[in-house]
Amino acid sequence: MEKTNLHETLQKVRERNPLVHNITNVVVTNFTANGLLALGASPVMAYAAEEVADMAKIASSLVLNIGTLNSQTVESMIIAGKSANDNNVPVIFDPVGAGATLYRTETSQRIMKEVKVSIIRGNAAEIANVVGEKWEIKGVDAGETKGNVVDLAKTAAQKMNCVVVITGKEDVITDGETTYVVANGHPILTKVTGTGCLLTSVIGAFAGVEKDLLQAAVAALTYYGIAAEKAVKQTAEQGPGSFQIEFLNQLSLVSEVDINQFSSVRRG
Ligand code: ATP
Ligand code: TZP
Ligand code: MG
Ligand code: MG
Repeated sequence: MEKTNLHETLQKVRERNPLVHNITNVVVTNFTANGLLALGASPVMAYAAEEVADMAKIASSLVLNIGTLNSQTVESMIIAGKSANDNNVPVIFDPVGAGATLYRTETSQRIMKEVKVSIIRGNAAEIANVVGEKWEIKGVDAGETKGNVVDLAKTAAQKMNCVVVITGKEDVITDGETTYVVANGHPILTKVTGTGCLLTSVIGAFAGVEKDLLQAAVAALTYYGIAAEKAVKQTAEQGPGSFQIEFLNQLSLVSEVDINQFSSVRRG
């Protein structure tokens, strides 16, 4: 993928200010809203069954995240997802903790069945469990990755007929036929809660302005990883608290020059 495409997609987000409707978890709500604002998107969190169909209809994208799921929000997710589908609004799904409990696994599979999801994003164990493979997962954090992640992503994309993004040290993005690997990012991202969840919402913002979903996801992942790399340089030896704040700053500052200089994308 050309570096100019990556930057053009980021520019589109900043110019169009897409409305991203999030039904997300209580841990990451504020961080997600601030991260989307720093990017140049417009976040809204709306959960009531009475209003989610109307909100999803006017949004540029809908992000569903089961991090702190309960029966009410799951019903809202299904209603919102169907409304998004009826109105050609892309749905991005983060199956947080799928495989950790049966409820999370079954709810993820139900959402994938009842809603047409455009992009699913998770760690390797979560994606494996959604497609019925039993990979070990510790709470919401990935267990040890033993299998081939590129193969897993391709099989999952073909089975679920959507774009699959598996994140970790390297990120794999595939529609089942064309595959990209993004190497940007930094291990300190695993020391700040919600960096995976915010990433899913950032992918939602990019998918809200770019119809080519592979391009949207690759652009989102390089942008996000570069922001993290820049934040690490600015906060060397200061720890995850300073990193988290500087990361928000850098989400608003990633430039065309940064993308040309630092993006690391290859075909998988
Ligand atoms: P987990 O619960 O397993 O931490 P997550 O949902 O928080 O998963 P991550 O896989 O941590 O999501 O991905 C969030 C961001 O962190 C992505 O941009 C990813 O590239 C980055 N990342 C995760 N681990 C590493 C690593 N070891 N090195 C570099 N970047 C990483
Ligand atoms: N518990 C339930 S949701 C959540 C925690 C700690 C946040 C997970 O965020 P991420 O982005 O997957 O690290
Ligand atoms: Mg994480
Ligand atoms: Mg996660």
